[in-house]
Amino acid sequence: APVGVFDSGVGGLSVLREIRQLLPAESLLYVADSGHVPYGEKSPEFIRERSHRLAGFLLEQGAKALVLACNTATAAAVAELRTHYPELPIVGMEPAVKPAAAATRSGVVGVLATTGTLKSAKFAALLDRFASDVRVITQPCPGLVERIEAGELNGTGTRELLLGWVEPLLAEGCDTLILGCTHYPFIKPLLRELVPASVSLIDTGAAVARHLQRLLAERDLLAEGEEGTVRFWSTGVPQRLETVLPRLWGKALPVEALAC
Ligand code: DGN
Repeated sequence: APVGVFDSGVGGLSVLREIRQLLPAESLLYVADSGHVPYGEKSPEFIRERSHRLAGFLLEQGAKALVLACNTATAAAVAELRTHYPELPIVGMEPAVKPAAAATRSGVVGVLATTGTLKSAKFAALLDRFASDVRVITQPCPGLVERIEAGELNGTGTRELLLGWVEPLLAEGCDTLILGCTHYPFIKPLLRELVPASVSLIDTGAAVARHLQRLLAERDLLAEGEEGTVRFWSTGVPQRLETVLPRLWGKALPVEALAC
């Protein structure tokens, strides 16, 4: 059976590629909720409703596990989905506060994420738990997801937006930056150009893939054998996702339309 993965758009592909690399035998289903992107400024109720529908669709397709490849959807909906599907392995995202708190030398950590993630109770609990010894500065990035969706990974507009957020963090002595949204690993090369080499950039795609591996192994659900298949759906315009797949997924593949 396949693993079902969803995000508000293309961001989850940064997680999907880590899963693919670690677990090549798994067949993967990916839904981009592009008809409703971005999630960042939407209400938790709306995101919970979307998450339920997308999870329901992926389970109808036979998914044996779910990955919420979106920090914003995880913050709003993972607890409820786990209650609703108690037997199902469900993996969510979480900004890498714990590893960042362990890694910082200056004691100042910056978090780039959506407004929804940063305002959530889940994020507040994460800070309480792991960030008592460090100073954490949060920076919402409205508009960045839209640019990444449009494939503007390196243009002047994106560069200037990022600079406006990152320079104040650097001025505060931040030496560790958390990429707390699954879209942001796609602008990591640009971010790397904008901050000194001594600043660490941390995201959690690889850790999430390892967590999925553990959950599947515990239940004896790991796929074996040849390379698994990958299927893509979009709730928006499938051609738009098809256009960016070669760049963000490394291969051109068909995208199916999903009304959901
Ligand atoms: N990719 C999502 C996240 O990790 O938070 C949400 C992006 C969005 O839709 N704003």
